[in-house]
Amino acid sequence: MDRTLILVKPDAFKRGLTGEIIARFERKGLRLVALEQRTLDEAIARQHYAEHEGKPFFGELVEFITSGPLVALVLEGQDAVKAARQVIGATNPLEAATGSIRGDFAIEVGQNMVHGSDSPESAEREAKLFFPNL
Ligand code: RTP
Ligand code: MG
Repeated sequence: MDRTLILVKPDAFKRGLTGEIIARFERKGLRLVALEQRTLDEAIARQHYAEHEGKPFFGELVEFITSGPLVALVLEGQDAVKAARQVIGATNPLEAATGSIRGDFAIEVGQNMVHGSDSPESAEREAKLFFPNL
């Protein structure tokens, strides 16, 4: 069984789409093992997105992800990382398939609704950051 760390980002939370998003992962067959609503401070946001430090969009990314409440969750299942990213869709919502979360609900790359870990190693690191006792 694999695990993945998902964030329902502040744009999605604000639009009242948290339930819709979680339901899509559950329907895919992924099981919820942890869930928490919180607002990130800058330090956690920078750690979470550490791989993007130095990129031109890093400042905006940190500002956006700390801009309001979000919901963090850990999902478990076979190939959870890949399965969740399929449900989420491509990074740029204009390139994301219809039927994916980003394809259905977003337009801008900077406000693309959901984060999903990009590898089992990232998932472990990110899950520890949000749920140290898991
Ligand atoms: P995420 O980490 O949020 O799940 O997204 P991802 O794997 O699909 O994409 P990643 O390359 O990790 O980028 C992280 C987030 O940074 C923003 N971004 N903006 N302006 C740009 O060119 C650009 N590129 C990436 C996106 O909000 C993306 O989700
Ligand atoms: Mg990523």
